[in-house]
Amino acid sequence: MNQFLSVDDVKDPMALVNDAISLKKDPFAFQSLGKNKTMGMLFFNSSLRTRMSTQKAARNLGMDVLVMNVTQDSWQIETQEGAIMNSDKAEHIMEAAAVMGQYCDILGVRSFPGLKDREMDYSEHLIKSFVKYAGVPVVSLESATLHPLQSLADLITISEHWPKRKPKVVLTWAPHIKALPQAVSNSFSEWIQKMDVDFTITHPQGLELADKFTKNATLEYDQLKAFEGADFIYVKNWSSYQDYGKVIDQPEWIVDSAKMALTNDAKVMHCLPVRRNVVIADEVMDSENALMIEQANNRTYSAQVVLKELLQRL
Ligand code: AN0
Ligand code: CP
Repeated sequence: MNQFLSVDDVKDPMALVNDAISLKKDPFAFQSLGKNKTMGMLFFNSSLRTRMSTQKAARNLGMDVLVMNVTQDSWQIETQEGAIMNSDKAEHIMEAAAVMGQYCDILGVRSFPGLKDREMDYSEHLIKSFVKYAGVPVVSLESATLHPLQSLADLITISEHWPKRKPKVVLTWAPHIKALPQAVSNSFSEWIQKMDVDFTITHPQGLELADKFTKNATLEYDQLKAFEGADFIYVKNWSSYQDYGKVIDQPEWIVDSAKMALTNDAKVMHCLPVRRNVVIADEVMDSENALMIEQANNRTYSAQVVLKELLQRL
């Protein structure tokens, strides 16, 4: 692995999951691996889990960490090649990325999509520019279309709760008041298909995700039917991919205990942050079957196993 932008950068995703579970048992086993190495983390957007868990992971490996909130603390960055820079953007990514590559051995980047120009967002221009100009391995901390560190943590969590039979995993769309990226859902869809599960996606018509991520998943427009017999319910809102960035108002898609009663006593998952009683009802958030805090804990080990792999190849 020489970068971590998607599942395609990982030769054996299940081996990575198992390695993360071993690290979780002995998190300081590789404390000298990152000695005198620096992890840089750039945030173009808000974050709680990614920011804290990735710093913790880097420190568990003995690394130094530099964190930058690009939109507040740094110069505004121009990303278009050939731009005439006579507006508010003071620095080009060609210099900014190359400079950060001088200070850091690994660079993590969080940058959400604008949700206005689908072609631009799905080209992953920003994170690819960091790859091009930084000259050091780049880790996605959630890019315009993918959130692989989250999905790896989700697979770790599902592995830890693996039932006796091949599980039915359901990704369900749920309501939200704002236009959210498709990244978590795209990523979950591609990672979960590396596991031996039956995978169903349910959402209202018009909220289809891009085919290249959903591939062989079963699509079921009837949420109640999709929930029948499920072992894991993964809840996430996303804005429309077809009518790009549009917010769809379907409050009845909230995940509540009546819907959970249709499942095979399913565990319920969400990447967080979650809006209670809009996306998921309190009764489900507070139930014994809720795995959200475990997922958040596993973000440390997903980041740590990725940084470990990258450090071993520096
Ligand atoms: C973001 C998203 O949906 O991609 C981050 C999730 C990890 N969520 C929000 O902006 C609420
Ligand atoms: N799940 C997740 O990535 O959370 P943050 O946006 O808080 O980092």
